[in-house]
Amino acid sequence: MSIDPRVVKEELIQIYPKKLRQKRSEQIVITEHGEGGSVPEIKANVRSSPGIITQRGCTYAGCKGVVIGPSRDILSITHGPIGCGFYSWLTRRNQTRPPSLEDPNFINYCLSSDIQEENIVFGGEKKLKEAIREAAKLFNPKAIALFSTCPVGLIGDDVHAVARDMKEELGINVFGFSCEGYRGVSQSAGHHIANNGVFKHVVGLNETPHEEKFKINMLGEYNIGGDGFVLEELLVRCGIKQISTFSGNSTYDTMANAHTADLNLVMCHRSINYVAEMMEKRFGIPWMKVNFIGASASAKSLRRIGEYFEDEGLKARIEEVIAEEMAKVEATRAIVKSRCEGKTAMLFVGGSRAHHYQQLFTEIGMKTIAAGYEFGHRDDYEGRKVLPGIKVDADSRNIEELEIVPDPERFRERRTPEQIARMESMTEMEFRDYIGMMPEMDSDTLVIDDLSHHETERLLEMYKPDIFCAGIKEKFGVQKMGIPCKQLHSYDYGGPYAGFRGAINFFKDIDRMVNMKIWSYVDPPWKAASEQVQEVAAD
Ligand code: CFM
Repeated sequence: MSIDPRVVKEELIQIYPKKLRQKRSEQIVITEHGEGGSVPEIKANVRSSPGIITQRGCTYAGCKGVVIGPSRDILSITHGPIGCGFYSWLTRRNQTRPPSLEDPNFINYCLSSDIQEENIVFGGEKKLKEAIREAAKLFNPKAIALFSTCPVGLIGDDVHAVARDMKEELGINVFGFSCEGYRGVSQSAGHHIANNGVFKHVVGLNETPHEEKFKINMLGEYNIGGDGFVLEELLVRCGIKQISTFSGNSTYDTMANAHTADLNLVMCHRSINYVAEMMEKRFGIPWMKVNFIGASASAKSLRRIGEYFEDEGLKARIEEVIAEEMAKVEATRAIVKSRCEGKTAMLFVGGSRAHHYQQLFTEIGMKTIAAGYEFGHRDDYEGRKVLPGIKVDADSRNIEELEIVPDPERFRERRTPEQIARMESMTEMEFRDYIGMMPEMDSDTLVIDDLSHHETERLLEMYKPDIFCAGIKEKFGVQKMGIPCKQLHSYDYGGPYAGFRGAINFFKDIDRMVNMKIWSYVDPPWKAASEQVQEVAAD
């Protein structure tokens, strides 16, 4: 069934009051591809309107939960009331694998300064210091990170001063983040704050040299459901050394050593592009965009790495690995495709997966009929070429922009200007570039930023997609409407989905979900409700 997306757009927003309708109409666009690959402008990274029920999280979540949290031996302490720490405890499936039982792994713990009313009135810095001393004694960590929550920002506690004092007192690295939940319009602000902090306080502190020829860092890969394990294994087979990741399965020492790599690979552009750019400015390490979600995307990304290092041996090994893996993928893909071809999907996730996962659906013949990010910026939709035109608003100005200059001793050009120019001219390289989600989508497709609950329901009613991809907050509302919901944040306890092996897992899971009839057999209770109840519900 084809519905005119323009009609759908009007339908989605007509219920809103005038001002909100105007705002949402700029955040809902219909893709079209103009000359030179231009796509329509979308309004993104702006405040959610009160009451619309956004999918978004907060700045603290983006800093502590997303970027720093997956690192297993940085001890994270939430400075705030216990709820902020407790409800952000183990909510993201970032896995880690310490080499032995003796190696530290703090991911399972939830540490908080547990401030009380008394601390809100008289200040919480003293209590935070006590918490740090206690935690240091118990866990003996190399580094401690302190995360500010909304109330400590409001009362003006200075986590940075506390960090400086404790660093001196304990003789270990202690650093703080002003990542109060309200600091930005979403978790995206928290990514930026975390990137700044990790760059200021960690990167460059470990000079361990490496003999390997092809050294990379994997940025924006958080090892959700074991994705990072699959990718590291893949890189090792190709003969590529992963110095550090930011930050799935990472340690403090590997991050501190990241400046010894010769290339940064950027998986999730939204959450980590700042580190990529700062590392290039200070140390001379170029970056390129990769996408290991999808088998053909993985092959393309590996070939990009081979192209960068310009090494025939490496390129040959990469081709061998691709051929071997593709053969395995094809077997499953062919079967799944025959069962899924023509089915439809909607993806509303975070700041990069709504783009990356379209690839996996395409590979099994499924069509993405609507997609959007929770907190992506315009560059994530339209590509980095729009960056110079993005106005910095008050909410973004809130976040510190670090001034980065080349390191006098350690800056080293990894590639000659000629090599750089060659790669920049190859569009398929996405060298220092990200082309964004919209250019890769079909024309006449709905793209919606910061989807609201009302819009979700209307979309489902109008299109009845075969699968809806979102998160835990959306999942049960969607399923009650008779449509399977795949969680693309946590993978619903499944995964890994990255690389070739991950693609096979994904195909099987999606096949099972879209071909399972269970949802159509179950009538939601309200369908059977009496007229009277329905009337009340409609009021
Ligand atoms: Fe990047 Fe992520 Fe995402 Fe993200 Fe996230 Fe996540 Fe995500 Mo959930 S870093 S933007 S803040 S790819 S936690 S691993 S799944 S919203 S699309």
